Amino acid sequence: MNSLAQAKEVLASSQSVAVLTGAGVSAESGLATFRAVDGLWEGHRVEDVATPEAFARNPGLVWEFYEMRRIQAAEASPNPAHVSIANLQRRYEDFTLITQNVDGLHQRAGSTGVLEVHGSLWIIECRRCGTSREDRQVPQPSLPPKCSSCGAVERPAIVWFGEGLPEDVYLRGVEAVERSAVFVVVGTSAQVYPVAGLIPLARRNGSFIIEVNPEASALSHMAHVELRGKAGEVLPQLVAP
Ligand code: BV8
Ligand code: ZN
Repeated sequence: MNSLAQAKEVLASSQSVAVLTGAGVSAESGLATFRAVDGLWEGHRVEDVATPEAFARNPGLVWEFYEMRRIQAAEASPNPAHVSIANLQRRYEDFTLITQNVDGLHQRAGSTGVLEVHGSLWIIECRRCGTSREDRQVPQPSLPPKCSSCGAVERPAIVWFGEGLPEDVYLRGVEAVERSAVFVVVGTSAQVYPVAGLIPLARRNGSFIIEVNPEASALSHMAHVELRGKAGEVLPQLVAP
């Protein structure tokens, strides 16, 4: 039996499914992947645009970087991979989508209850008074806004390198993986922790791991089935009845 047929059979006979997505699931929507390895992102180094130190040092640069990504995300559309995952969710009582992406395309494709473990481009927060607000206005002013409650400089509600993940969101992801019969890992290089650690966790818990990626990832050896291809092409086949 070929890998796709095997993956379909396991999905058909499972009650609980967890899905983890990374930048690759939005690649066919035209959004740049991150390339965790060399840490270059749209020409910027991670240290200059995706760490709290960078924001403290140069809030305007970081704000502009995220503004560019908001504009790109607003102009992008969900692709067949996002749609397939939303369709898959409807078949299971117990289905959890965990995404490392901050673009919001899963929700626009119809996914609900999405665990955004690295935050969202569409939420602005104040770390001083703990308020956060959804803000879909594009473009934003060129400098980070001031909190209307306490006057502190606000920031994107994004988890930067060196920052902790939103505890409750991440723990719900861990619990979903622990009870999953199948764990589908789509479009991630599996290099950023702690989220990449969900894959060995799934392995230890006996989940059947399906990886969808045109290339091998750092943890492909943990997958039971590797579907080598683009998410926008493979997932519709995987999810087709
Ligand atoms: C933490 C939000 C501690 C930002 C992101 C040294 C110094 C400092 C930290 C560390 C260090 N060493 C290790 C660390 C920990 C660090 C880490 O893991 N670094 C890596 C690089 C080694 N992790 C952290 O810093 C985390 N926090 O550890 O804090 C702590 C703990 C408790 C309390 C306080 C502090 C926080 C990590 C989160 C960082 N934020 N995102 C933003 O988006 O702007 S990470 C960001 O990069 C993404 O969210 C994602 O997680 C990651 C990118 O990975 P991928 O999504 O996999 O994307 P990538 O481009 O790498 O791969 C794309 C894949 O798609 C490829 O495999 C490709 O083949 C595939 N693909 C391409 N096309 C397609 C496709 N697949 C399918 N279809 C296609 N068409
Ligand atoms: Zn405030």
